[in-house]
Amino acid sequence: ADFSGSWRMKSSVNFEELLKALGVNVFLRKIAVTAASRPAVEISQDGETLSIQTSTSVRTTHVSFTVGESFSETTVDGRPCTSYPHWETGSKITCEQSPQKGEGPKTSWTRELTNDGKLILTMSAGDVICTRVYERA
Ligand code: RET
Ligand code: NA
Repeated sequence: ADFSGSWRMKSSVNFEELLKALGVNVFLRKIAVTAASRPAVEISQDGETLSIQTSTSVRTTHVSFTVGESFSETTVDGRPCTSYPHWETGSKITCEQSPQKGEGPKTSWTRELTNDGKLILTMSAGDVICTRVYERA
């Protein structure tokens, strides 16, 4: 699978509920939800190595990792974690996160390329799953 490209978000379900499950207060949640409604996602992929930049007006993250190798990133609410990405299928990466300090609900994300060329991002915290669908820009 090749995730490379510029992606535009088409739908998002449960993003605010995800932040709530992570303990983000209502004031910051509202700011985050507004900003996260128009993300710009740029992915470049070289074999098993992906570089993903997610930009919003208030927060931009950049991660670079090789599938099968652990790396450091932050959870969606900004806490440092160690992540382990692996192929769930030939077109789906699942990434388990462990906090570098402190406690919190179990977090993970998945990124899947569908047959019709969409990118599906899920982010989980405990029982809450946020699903965001992207199309190429
Ligand atoms: C935090 C809490 C502190 C205040 C703000 C936040 C903003 C987070 C944002 C996240 C966007 C995520 C995206 C993910 C993938 O699609 C860290 C929750 C303002 C804007 C776009
Ligand atoms: Na997004």
